[in-house]
Amino acid sequence: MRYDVITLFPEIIRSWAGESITKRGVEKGIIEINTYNPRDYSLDKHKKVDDTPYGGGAGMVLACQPIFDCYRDIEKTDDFEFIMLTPQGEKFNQKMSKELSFKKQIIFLCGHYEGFDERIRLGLKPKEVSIGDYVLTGGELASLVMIDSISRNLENYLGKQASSDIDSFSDGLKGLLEYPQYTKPRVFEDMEVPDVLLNGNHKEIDEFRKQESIKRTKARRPDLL
Ligand code: 6GU
Repeated sequence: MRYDVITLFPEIIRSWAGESITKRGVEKGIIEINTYNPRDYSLDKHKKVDDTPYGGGAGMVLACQPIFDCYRDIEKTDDFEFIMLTPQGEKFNQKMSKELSFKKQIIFLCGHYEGFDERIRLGLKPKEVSIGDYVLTGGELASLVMIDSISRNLENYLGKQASSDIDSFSDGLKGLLEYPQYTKPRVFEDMEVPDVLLNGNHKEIDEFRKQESIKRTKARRPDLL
């Protein structure tokens, strides 16, 4: 998977990409993450990328020229999706994550503080995506949330494939929330690990976990059942 992120703050993307599982995904050649700064494409003598809104109002608006030129400069494969991160977009979920993971390339367009000139939408026709019903300062964190989630669907991205299969919202437990997990010690501040997990009977353990998943989903997210 090739990710191309258009952002005024490429360091946010790069620093995240240089850590943990993401870093290993890059090293293993499963993902590639490139960043592009619209400021580098600005034809303005002060490298401006935004301006005041026509009609007045607070804040600045990202201008067309640097974004169009930046977008057009990105090498496109024969199977890419172009995504604009905006609270006005379609809500991201596991289903969209899975679908996007079959693409060869995803180009993300992040705003920061300001809105986009409407002609960026009209001219470049991005798929508009939001990661939830709250407002963020910029699209950078949203793009990272999506990259993290999409990459987990890729073959061999996670150490043990099994660990993604049993995760909440994935197919292992058919859309149920995850069951509770315990590790050593067996007793911590009077709280004991359930006996069933200690007896080595894997049929019983699987059944216990399934029941816990169902109980938890009923209590917390009945909408998923
Ligand atoms: Cl994609 N962008 C911003 N700025 N805020 C958001 C969002 C995206 N998704 C939820 N809130």
